Amino acid sequence: MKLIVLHITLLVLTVSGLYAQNNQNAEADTVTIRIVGSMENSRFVPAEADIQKGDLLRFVVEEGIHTVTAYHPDNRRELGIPESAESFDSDLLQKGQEWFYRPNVTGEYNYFCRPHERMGHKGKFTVRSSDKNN
Ligand SMILES: [Cu+2]
Repeated sequence: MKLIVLHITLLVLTVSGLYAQNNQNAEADTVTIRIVGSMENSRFVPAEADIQKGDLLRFVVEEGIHTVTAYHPDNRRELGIPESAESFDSDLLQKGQEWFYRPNVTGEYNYFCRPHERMGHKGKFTVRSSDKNN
């Protein structure tokens, strides 16, 4: 009898745990930024995005070879993201590849593509605090 009670308790704990997890996921969005073009035609679409803290950014390469690289001393550039934010660099991404980044600090993030930075292949996203998490 004690075993059955224990099993039921574990089952309830498991189910409520899954429920809480699903609720959390429902609040965060995945925001897609497309990477298109080649050479001087390369661009992030949209080039500027507004997202909420907790959202997941998904970069998808549709054409060419590109990177998603933060303006940060780690990448030998002046700081262009919030001071306490983690630097990022996707490395080379090819057509069909995806790369994900979840910022956990609010503020403005400037980034660029290594192969096409001089051709103007740059982007920016702004992370705002979501009311839900405040
Ligand atoms: Cu590029």
